[in-house]
Amino acid sequence: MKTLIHNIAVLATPVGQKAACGMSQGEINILHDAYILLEDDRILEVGEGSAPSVGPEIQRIDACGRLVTPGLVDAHTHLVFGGWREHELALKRRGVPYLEILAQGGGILSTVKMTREATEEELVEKASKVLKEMLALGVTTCEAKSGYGLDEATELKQLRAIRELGKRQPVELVPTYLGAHAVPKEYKEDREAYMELMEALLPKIAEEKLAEFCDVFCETGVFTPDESERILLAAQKHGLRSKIHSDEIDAIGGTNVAGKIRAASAEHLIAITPEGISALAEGGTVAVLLPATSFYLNKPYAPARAMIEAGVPVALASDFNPGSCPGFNLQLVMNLGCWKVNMSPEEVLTAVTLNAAAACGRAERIGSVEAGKQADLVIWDAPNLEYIFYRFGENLANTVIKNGKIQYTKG
Ligand code: IZC
Ligand code: ZN
Repeated sequence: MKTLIHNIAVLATPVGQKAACGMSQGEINILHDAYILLEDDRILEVGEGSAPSVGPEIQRIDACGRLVTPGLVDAHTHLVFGGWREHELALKRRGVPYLEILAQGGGILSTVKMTREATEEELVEKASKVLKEMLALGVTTCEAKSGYGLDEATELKQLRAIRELGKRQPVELVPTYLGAHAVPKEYKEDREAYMELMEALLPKIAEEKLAEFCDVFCETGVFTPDESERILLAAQKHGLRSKIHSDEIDAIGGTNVAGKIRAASAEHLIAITPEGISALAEGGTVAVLLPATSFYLNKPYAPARAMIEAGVPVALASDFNPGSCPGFNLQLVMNLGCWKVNMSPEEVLTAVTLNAAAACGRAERIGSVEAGKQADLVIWDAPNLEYIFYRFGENLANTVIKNGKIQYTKG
């Protein structure tokens, strides 16, 4: 079936099938008075000026003089977890560091306890509500990590919950195995045994196709660069591409590992060094920055300008999780990208669409509005691109189209 979206005041989109880096991150396509012709779930044609005359059998969507962009891609979330951690609020407000809360058995480990106690169905229902709201905010694809099980049964339960969520609702999910999120209490005295447990799980995850990526939290007191490299290389042998949480708090070398093993992405990068930036540029690794976490932990923002100047493609994501970022509003992340990370609106748009798609291994299929790509689109309550960065705090998505179908509309 064909669908014509007409009366688009401004169509703003990055172009291409791979991550945009350097100057090209900000060189997006802006079409005025535009239209988009869809065939089923694909984009058939994009143009400026008068729309092709189509017969009455074609569905028409009137964009009513609004802005249209690609659907947003949230490239970093810890979507599936049991409970919340509001009891940490007072500690955080007193300035108790995130890693100290973890070292005392709280933080990630308290979410592990609650996730182990939850059933798969409870996890699915809880995350479904989040995905419904994410979709309404314009998110059409979302990466989702395990990492709150840290044992075989619960890691598999989380990954199966992600698979089930992918079937039950329209947001496409990108599953990531994050067994290396923390060393669980029962292995505190025997890290090697936990490393071996993770390695033993990889063939099972690969066999059931439960994850596309493997991720590691490489940080002081969590996993070392050597341990990170070991688990990521083992996962590569099973067909899982690499991601890494690095330089969130301390630069201990995880970003160098990312470049060396040609990871798809390195995430956080608040404390990145010039050496780390070179490693990412050489590895063709996407830098996924998480400014809402900087906001929530009262930390500095990652040096995006230095990365863009060095030719590293930059993506922005929410980092939604119950500890360091209990919010998933990617529109707020876009505002922070503009105001705190010092990226232009055009660079931010690329960061939450094409470059985020590249971090999720999907830049050939999604992330831009071009003939041949999947029809994932947002029609905004905005007349131009500047407007969505100028306003903040309210949902400015008007209509969200996933795979050629309207899945959310404000009406
Ligand atoms: O639950 O605290 N940073 N992992 C690494 C997190 C934050 C999630 C959490
Ligand atoms: Zn994370």
